[in-house]
Amino acid sequence: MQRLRETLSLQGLPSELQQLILTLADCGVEISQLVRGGALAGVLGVADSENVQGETQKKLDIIANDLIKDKLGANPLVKGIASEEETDVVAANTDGQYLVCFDPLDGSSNIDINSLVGTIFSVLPAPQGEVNEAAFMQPGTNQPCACYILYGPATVMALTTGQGTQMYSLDPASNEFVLVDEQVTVPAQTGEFAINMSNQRFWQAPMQDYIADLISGKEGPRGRNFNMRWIAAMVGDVHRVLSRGGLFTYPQDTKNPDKPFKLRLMYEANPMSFLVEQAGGKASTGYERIMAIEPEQIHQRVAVILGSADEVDTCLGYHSKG
Ligand code: AFP
Ligand code: FBP
Repeated sequence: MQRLRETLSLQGLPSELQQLILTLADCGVEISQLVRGGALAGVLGVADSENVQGETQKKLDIIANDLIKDKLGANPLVKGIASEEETDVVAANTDGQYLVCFDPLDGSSNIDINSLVGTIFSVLPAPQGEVNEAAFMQPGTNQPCACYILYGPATVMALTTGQGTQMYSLDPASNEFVLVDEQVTVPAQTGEFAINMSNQRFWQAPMQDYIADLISGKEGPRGRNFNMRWIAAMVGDVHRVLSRGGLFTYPQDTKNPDKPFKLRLMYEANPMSFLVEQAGGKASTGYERIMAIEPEQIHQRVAVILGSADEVDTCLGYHSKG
């Protein structure tokens, strides 16, 4: 049984990065306990405030956000943080080497129905100088580390430091993450896709055509049947992709003309793309590699198509048809 601490040390990572990852894992352990407590922990229900995206925050969103802010702020290695739940980036420790972007509770609409939620972290190197939004404007290829913690029937953590993707499970007896898969591998081919089908009429032509061909099954141009899954928490859908393959997408749509994309580059798309690529999968907007995007805003949103490499390529083929 190899514990997270031991795996990190065996990977020969800089000791600072090891320490930071242990802090991220610690946040996951504490949020996991709160999620497990459910109503008993007094964390269910809607809080009075809205976040910067204009969405109603759940109490647990706020609790998880504050918990992570406190823990990262107390780690001298962290120079600044950016949260999906905060309007502005926050300066932490002047001599810190890392910036951390996070979604404290992804899939928050699932909290009250006792379904999957998780926490997503993206780590970036801290540039010299002031901590402001510009300091965070780095492509996903700069991430030394990305991870998510999924609070499901088991609490699990998927982690990459650029040496493949590893999966850990939280041992409830010791409250430590234990390695369960040292090289997660996403099969190149799949018969499963994930998309919010209720948005179908709002998609662009390439995604309309691609999904139409998938659901026409054996009788259609793909010549075989596909199955669909949708968890309404990217962390849950990506975990399924890492576990058994699949294609996950949240494409551009015209449902809300002011918001053509749903998922956030810095808190969701970049870290998940790093984890999927390191497991042999692919991640694209339809037109470019997600991790190559030069960000322009901390709360920027993008289209996401990720998962099994051959299937992502097939989907990209529809986008390059002109
Ligand atoms: P939150 O960040 O508000 O928890 O939303 C989760 C999410 O951005 C992403 O994790 C899901 O894939 C997506 O929303 C689900 O969206 P639908 O509401 O369209 O199902
Ligand atoms: P299992 O009994 O094999 O776990 O199947 C579960 C189930 O019968 C229902 O709980 C669920 O609503 C349905 O399968 C899901 O079916 P589909 O694969 O068509 O989404």
